[in-house]
Amino acid sequence: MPRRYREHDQRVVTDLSGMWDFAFLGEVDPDTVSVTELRFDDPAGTYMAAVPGCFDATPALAGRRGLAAYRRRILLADATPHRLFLEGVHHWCRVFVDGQPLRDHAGGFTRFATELRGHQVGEAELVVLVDNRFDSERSPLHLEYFDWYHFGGIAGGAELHRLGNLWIDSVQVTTISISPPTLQVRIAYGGVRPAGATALTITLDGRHVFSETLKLDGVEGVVERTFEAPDAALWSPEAPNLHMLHVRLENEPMEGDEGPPASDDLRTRIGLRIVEVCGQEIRINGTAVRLLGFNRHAAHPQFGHAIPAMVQLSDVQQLRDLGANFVRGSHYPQDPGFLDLCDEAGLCVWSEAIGWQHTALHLTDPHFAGAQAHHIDEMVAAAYNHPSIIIWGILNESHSHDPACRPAYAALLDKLRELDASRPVTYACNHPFDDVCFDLVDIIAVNCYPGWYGSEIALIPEELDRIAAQVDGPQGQSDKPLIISEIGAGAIYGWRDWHGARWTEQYQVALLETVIQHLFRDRDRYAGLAIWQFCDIRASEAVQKILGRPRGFNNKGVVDEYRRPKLAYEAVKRAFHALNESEL
Ligand code: ADA
Repeated sequence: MPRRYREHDQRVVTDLSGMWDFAFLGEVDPDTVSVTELRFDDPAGTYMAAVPGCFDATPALAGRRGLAAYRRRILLADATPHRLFLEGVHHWCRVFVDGQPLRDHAGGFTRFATELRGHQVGEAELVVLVDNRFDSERSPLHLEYFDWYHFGGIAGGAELHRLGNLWIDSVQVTTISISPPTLQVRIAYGGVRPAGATALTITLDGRHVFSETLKLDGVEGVVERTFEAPDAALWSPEAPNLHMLHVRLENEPMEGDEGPPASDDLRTRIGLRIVEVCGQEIRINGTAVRLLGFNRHAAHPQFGHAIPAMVQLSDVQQLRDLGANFVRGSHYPQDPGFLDLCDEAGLCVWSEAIGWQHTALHLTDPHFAGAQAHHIDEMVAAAYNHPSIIIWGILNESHSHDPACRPAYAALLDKLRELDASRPVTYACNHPFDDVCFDLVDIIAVNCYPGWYGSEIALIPEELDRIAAQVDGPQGQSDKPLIISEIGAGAIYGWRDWHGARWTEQYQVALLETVIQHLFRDRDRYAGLAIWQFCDIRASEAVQKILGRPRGFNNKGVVDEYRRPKLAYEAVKRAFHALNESEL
């Protein structure tokens, strides 16, 4: 999806957005498909599909599950390596170039690459088989029972990169210190031959900050350098200052090199800030922040998970208008375009790997664990440099109270810390009274629904106090921040009556006002709140779920699925703004 800035000057990048040839194949086993014999001529108008887009969010294929084929031509301009990026492919795919299968990928919401080497120069036919069926073998991260509708398609977009003879795989930037502002830059590179003496230059906002001539012996490697950026302004929710870091690697062409010179560059936008957990506080640059915000699903009835830039922008505008400084990306990584906007708006983000109410059945299964680990790699790689991301999360509401699941929690949290030691890690727990994994995290996060499932609004204060007392007492976690990561009530847009009963907009107002009032007035135990949820979303079609989901939607948004505000929008806005002002 379109970023807020251009990442490469030297590399030729072709945006493959647009209408692709398309065929909906339905109940077909992908292993039996001969891609060169596919026909893309369905008369019902499904012979083309938009990329980015979700084919099952269109009227012709609404609600359909099955295998689909996407096709278009690409230009492989020379014999040097090319790389095809696909983003947000829901939720399994197989990539073919000129009839050759090159790779499979499972799991939506992330970006992955297919390497093109030793190809014929010229036009080639790209076919991507995309499967949105539920199949725990092929696609263990997307299961039908989850409480959201899994749309299918190439939701994030596609790009073709001509890499040349030397390329930058990634640049990860970490703030080492804010005084003086100091950055560590980790550059992973690759090439077709040992690159020899190579000039590395780094600029920040166009100003030179680092240069060195390196000896790159191997055809791939990592270079890590640390330097001060004395003039850089810090990023914080109140002052979200951003800086453009531009890395260049340049190497003299050698005899026999084909194609473009051995050089590459990568631009990444960063914010200098340090996130820490200090006792019960979450601190950004040493100052405690109180997180006030929402859970956000990336979904829209007309676009599925392929949220256009315009809707992303309107979501961010509404979140800011509401007085929020916090978004939990429930329950999967958010689109980089949305994260760009969060960086700019000073919204703090909890970025979460896909997961929903897993039991030991999944959490002791090596196949599931492998898929999670791979997905976490992709989540962190894609989003590392976004200053807005201040928390990594995993495994929403899974069985963290089952000792059999503890090794999986430990392994995945360790993995996150290994990939990124600069951010706190957590998971949203819905078993705070018998949880056995709280000691593994930096921030305690609890999902609870007092006043909605089971109890009455009047009991909310008591139930929230009981959770805090349990976390601090028997659970022994009084030295960590505590967040309510979900709480809310269903309200059907426009449904109001004088009883103010469940499902009315008035009930949602009463519940959320009670929650906010109780959590934050005169109390400082809770470091944050993510209301469930920002917008209504289409629910899973699994029968046991849909029966508790009027209209087939999870209706707990403060805006509906078209982002029209309910009564709760104004109520939460008033409460959040009052809290923000009382802090000044
Ligand atoms: C949860 C879950 C959410 C949603 C919510 C609800 O606890 O984490 O995804 O399903 O409940 O609306 O009931």
